[in-house]
Amino acid sequence: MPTDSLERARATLAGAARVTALTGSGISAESGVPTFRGAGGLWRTHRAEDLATPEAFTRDPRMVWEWYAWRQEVVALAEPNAGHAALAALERRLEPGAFTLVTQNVDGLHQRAGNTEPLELHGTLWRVRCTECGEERALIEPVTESLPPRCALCDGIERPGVVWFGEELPEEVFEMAVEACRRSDVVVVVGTSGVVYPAAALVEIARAAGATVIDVNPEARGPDSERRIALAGPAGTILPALVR
Ligand code: BV8
Ligand code: ZN
Repeated sequence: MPTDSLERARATLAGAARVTALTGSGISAESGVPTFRGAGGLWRTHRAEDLATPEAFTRDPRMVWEWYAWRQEVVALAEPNAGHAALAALERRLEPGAFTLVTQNVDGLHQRAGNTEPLELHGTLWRVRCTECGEERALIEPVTESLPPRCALCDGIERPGVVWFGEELPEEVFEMAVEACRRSDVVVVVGTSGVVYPAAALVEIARAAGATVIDVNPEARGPDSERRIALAGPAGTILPALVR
């Protein structure tokens, strides 16, 4: 990645009054958490898109829960990496309200790195919800009881607190993310393939509102333009250099 792109990105970021970071599974790759569409997107013989659906859960709640319990184990053993830490440092450095972190990830690594209230567009591995009475509870460790877990109140089957394909995103969370992208001077997009909607639309919303988009991804390709800077490389290396 040409150093002038990095210098231009650093200068743009330094001059921004409002910044939004939009992250995908790529930011957690260096923590050992598999991405969706890379080689890690497979579990046994299943693709993530086929498991992360209400239909799969209805058909085989136990098998879907085996996948989620496995992911909880992987994440519980993972540590936030230098990329997560850089975004936490950025939040601390900017005025309150001047930084918004929007994530498609459900691993909770941004919170563990120190970001205070990331907007979790697709929910989180660390909450479950009863499919019968709606009772929700937070998890502090992977589910280890027999799968699927059952509700303490009504014995209903509990589901992971994530947004599956075909399900609506939490409305108020998405609206806050749209608002942040509309008002930001700079949007730093990290580790997402931009395949999944409506999350992927946020980048277009920011660009249409006049933001400069900094794209941090090993596959980020130029050409750079007035309001797009591609920083090709892993988040764990690029973000600390960008935020330094
Ligand atoms: C909805 C939670 C409204 C669960 C997830 C056809 C066309 C367009 C849209 C659709 C369509 N058919 C269906 C749809 C809609 C669908 C969709 O977009 N499908 C896609 C597959 C086409 N969207 C939905 O269903 C959404 N809901 O639309 O509701 C509605 C409602 C009812 C009826 C009609 C409509 C809900 C989507 C949410 C799904 N849930 N996750 C769970 O985690 O188990 S999505 C899942 O994918 C994760 O959240 C993940 O974040 C997300 C996106 O993937 P990425 O994060 O981008 O990860 P990916 O592997 O793809 O890319 C990794 C990137 O990192 C790569 O670019 C790689 O180069 C880079 N990278 C690798 N290493 C590094 C790195 N970058 C930096 N550093 C590194 N070291
Ligand atoms: Zn219940």
